[in-house]
Amino acid sequence: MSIVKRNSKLPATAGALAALTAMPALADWSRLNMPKGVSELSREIYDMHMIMVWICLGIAVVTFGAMILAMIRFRKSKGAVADTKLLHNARLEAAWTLVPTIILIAMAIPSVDKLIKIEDMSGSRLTVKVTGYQWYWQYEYLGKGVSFYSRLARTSDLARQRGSGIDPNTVENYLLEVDKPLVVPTGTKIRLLLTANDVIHAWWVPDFGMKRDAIPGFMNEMWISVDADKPGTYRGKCAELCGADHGFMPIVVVAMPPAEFEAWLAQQMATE
Ligand SMILES: [Cu+2]
Repeated sequence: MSIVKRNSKLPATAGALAALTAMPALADWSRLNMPKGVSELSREIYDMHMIMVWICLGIAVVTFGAMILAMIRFRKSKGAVADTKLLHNARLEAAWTLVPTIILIAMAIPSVDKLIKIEDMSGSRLTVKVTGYQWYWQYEYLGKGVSFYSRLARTSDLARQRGSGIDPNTVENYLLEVDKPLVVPTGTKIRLLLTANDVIHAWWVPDFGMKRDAIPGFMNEMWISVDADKPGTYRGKCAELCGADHGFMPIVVVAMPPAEFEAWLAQQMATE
């Protein structure tokens, strides 16, 4: 029995050791955190997330510290006797009700402020309807007559096939590349209308700090805005388990300066 037990523990120990030794190999620790993103809103969300993390860490250190200290210093083997007076201390009980309440209210105020900002669609200059399908996206530039589908890039699609013989590590942006990306102008508030044609999907690009469900029969809204000085390619994926190929419907957004975007849009309108 003891041999079986010892053996069964071995792989777990080895695994934990391997994980520990592999940890310093993580090139960039900040990758474990959410990204700061490329918009004012995403940075505000990031900053608030960090404040919350530090508050939670502070609370954890204080409460676990007090608990561990109490368990070690006042253990029974050292002859500790329970203080019956402290079992019902009205002041202490009031304090540990009041203090967390104050902390929660202090956390709620900036949260609500951000939530209102997230829901505020006013001032958007472009509306794109985003429709989720099993398993690709459709983008419609409302009022512009431009509409197209965005599917997993052929390179990724080939490599993912069983027995393809292609090493995914050799495929650039494996499963994070599409045939036709969503193109948006930088420095512009863009309203996205999200829906789906079959099951629930979710449109998520971490660099925009935003994720929202695309639900059949519903029209959800969100807005994105890429900093004027941060044109580039931003990647995301469907974030709602939507079936067998859920992992194969990435999102790619190309943000370009407004003048370039207008030229791109004109070209699209001409070819439609
Ligand atoms: Cu999906």
